[in-house]
Amino acid sequence: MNYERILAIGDMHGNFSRLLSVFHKIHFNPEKDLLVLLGDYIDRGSENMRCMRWAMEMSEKENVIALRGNHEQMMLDYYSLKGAYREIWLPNGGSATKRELEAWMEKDSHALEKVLDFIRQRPLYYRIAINGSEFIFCHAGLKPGIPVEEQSEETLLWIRNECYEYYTGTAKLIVGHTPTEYLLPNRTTPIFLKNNIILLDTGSFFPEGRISCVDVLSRTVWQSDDNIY
Ligand SMILES: [Mn+2]
Repeated sequence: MNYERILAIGDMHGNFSRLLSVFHKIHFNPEKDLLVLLGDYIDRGSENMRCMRWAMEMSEKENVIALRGNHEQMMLDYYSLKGAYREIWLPNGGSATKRELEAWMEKDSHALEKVLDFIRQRPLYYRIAINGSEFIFCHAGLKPGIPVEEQSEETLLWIRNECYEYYTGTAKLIVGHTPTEYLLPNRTTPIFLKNNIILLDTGSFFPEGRISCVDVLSRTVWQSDDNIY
């Protein structure tokens, strides 16, 4: 399919008002656009389950891809009682998400199951070639020199600087995971690196942070504004 726009939205982390702000700005048209959500719907915000449930609903729609982030992985590990990161979910923002989930579970006894199924079904990356250009979307990044289908789950969800510094792929790589202001002080807009990487986590949980969306075909950027919703 020839999409008019290929949109990606970065880390949300439970900031539903910022999510709505940017989402309304892009006027997503599922008949013409593709929308990729880069993961990290939950943790560190005040409306974590609202963002998660929004992603769950969106993932049912045509032309929406909702990827898994490391925070969803930590949550899955926590409830599955296995995996390397099960013990660090609660101190990394999971406590608030857990309380919100428990409130939902009081009204819906299948809530936990629905959330865990949703997380399990999330792909770790999405690749598309269009008009001779290749795009790879994933939450964190890729280990340089290794094909995407051979990347480990650990890498796709957690890698940072090794990817940003040494990636030399021809595919354009669109990632969240590291707030841009960790790389450049006070930076709250996406960063387009020279080596084909777009960094889209603009710190949604910081006081001055934003949630950002980019159309990878035109490189147009939309960002949330505060105090609208
Ligand atoms: Mn994140």
